[in-house]
Amino acid sequence: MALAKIVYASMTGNTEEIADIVAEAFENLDIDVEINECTQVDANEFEEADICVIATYTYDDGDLPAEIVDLYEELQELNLSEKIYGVCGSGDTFYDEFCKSVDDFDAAFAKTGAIKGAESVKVDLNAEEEDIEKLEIFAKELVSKLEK
Ligand code: FMN
Repeated sequence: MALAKIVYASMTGNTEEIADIVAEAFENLDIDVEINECTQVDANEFEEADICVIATYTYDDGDLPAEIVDLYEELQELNLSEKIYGVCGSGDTFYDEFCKSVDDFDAAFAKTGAIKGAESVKVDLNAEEEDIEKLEIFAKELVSKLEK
């Protein structure tokens, strides 16, 4: 069975909840899921997965969360050319650089040679009904890119 690995950063819980929604969507599609907080993993663990997902919030006017910076740097050194990736996360539209960390991870994954399997999903604070639908579609698109 295919494996999806989800790594998240979350300070107040919104992004953890987003990661959980994506995990449940994968499970409903018969995909094995590993879900980890970002300080608990090394980026090279993505090498074991078929689908690689980062869920991150954005901090301090467009910055990456401090706890995910190491993983961000390690990630760009990897060759993930056979893998499918997707990025999602939470931010706050109050800030000019809404969900910039999501875009930063999109660029980092692109450097690894991985294939972007779905458009990034950016959630304003906590996931509402329509965000949950977007996250479920996100998971479905990622799975649809797997080689049958
Ligand atoms: N959200 C953004 O989209 N862009 C930002 O630049 C940004 N800067 C922030 C700076 C501070 C000091 C704080 C407290 C929040 C900031 N946010 C920003 C909002 C958080 O990303 C948002 O609250 C998010 O839901 C937190 O996710 P979490 O609950 O998973 O920790």
